[in-house]
Amino acid sequence: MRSRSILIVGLVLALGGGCGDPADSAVDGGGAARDAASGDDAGREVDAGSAVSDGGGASDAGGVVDSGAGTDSGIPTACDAPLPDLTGERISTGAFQEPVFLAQPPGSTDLYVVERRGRVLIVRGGTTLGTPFLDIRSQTGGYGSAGGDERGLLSIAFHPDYATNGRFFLGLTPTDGRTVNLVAEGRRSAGDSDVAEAAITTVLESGTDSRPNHNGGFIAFGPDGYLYVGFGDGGGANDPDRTGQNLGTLFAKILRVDVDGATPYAIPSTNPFRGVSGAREEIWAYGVRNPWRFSFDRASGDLWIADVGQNLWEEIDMQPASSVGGENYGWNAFEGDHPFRGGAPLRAGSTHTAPVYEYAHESADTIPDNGVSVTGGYVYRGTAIPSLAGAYVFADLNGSTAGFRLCDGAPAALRTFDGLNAIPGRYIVSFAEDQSGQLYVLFASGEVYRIIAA
Ligand SMILES: [Ca+2]
Ligand SMILES: [Ca+2]
Repeated sequence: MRSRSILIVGLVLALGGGCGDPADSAVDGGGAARDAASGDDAGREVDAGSAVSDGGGASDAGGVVDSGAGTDSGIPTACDAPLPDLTGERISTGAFQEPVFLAQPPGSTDLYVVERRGRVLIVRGGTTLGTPFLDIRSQTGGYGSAGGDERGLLSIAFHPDYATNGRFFLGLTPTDGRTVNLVAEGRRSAGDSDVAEAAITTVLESGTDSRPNHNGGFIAFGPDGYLYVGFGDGGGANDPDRTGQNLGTLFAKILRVDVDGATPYAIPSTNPFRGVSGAREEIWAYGVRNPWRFSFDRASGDLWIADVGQNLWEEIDMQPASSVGGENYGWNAFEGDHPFRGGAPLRAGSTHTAPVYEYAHESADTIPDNGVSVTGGYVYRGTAIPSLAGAYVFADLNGSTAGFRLCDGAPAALRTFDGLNAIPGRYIVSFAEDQSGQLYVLFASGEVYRIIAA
């Protein structure tokens, strides 16, 4: 209990968004629960990337589920058919310290659990192996300090050809003096496939990041084989550096790079701002505040982004697989689908891509309820829970879960999952998906569960 209390204090600080950041001073103090209950927005930022946090999505239609529901299982499901209640089972008898993500390498049956302090642990058959796959605790965390907040090791993505090339990628903040958000590459050791080589190398830097929050830090390979990277707006409250609508910076963007085409990476020839004067060519989409988790629907290829809001609205964006990139998700001209007071104008010539779903902060009448910071999840394509097929499962950091299918562009079958809400963990920091489409939910207080039918 002692360590759990400490963790929660740390998280609360992170939720406040401040952590020593003057720009956010109005925010802290609170404690997630208190913030959530206060109903007072004044400058308070409940953010989370921290323990982490966010995600987003956009819209469209039909395709996702209409055709897809039930496809994998072979059991036909109407798009708006009710979703089942869900619960979870622990993945390991071992304990984790601030787990923030897990992944399963292609071809493996093991789960690799990422701890924010800088370790990756292998879970095999319900047991956590004693030797970490990776331990970079001395290289990640706060900028030059041992602080936690929203920094640290935030994600891992295995190369699609990991089984043969041993390459994997990390999203993190380093402790070597660079105040940046970083994508680094690591490699499985030649002698022992359960251990990585100690050294990691820099792939991509955000540029100078003067604030500890909104680091994004999530990375994932798309169905096109390119590596997608989410960076937040740099931090502070209200996008003080106006990065959201500025294509000259990597902050507040979803990036897309080719880690096979060059070292450290090449720009895909079809990136939307390639050759555009004044724009960073890595940009795939822009106007995100702190994309705390994005995911690709393994059946359709659609990209789902959860984007953490400022004080009023949490949002889910869905970018259809047919997208050619370049979407403007609006920040800080918009928060959710609402003009953001004091925000920058939308980038000239662009239009706002609205979320497919949004929910207000701190309301008992929303799903999820009493929201403070969205945690993006996955479209379920596993086979174990046929009635969940095609549903996007996500949560609010506060522990309230939700799911819906997108039917002709509109959310349907929306519900919360009482069985998941009852799991005795604190702060849902992430979801994850294994190679079979099975979903997992991770709590900052240390619990990692496989999601199963209630
Ligand atoms: Ca930052
Ligand atoms: Ca938005």
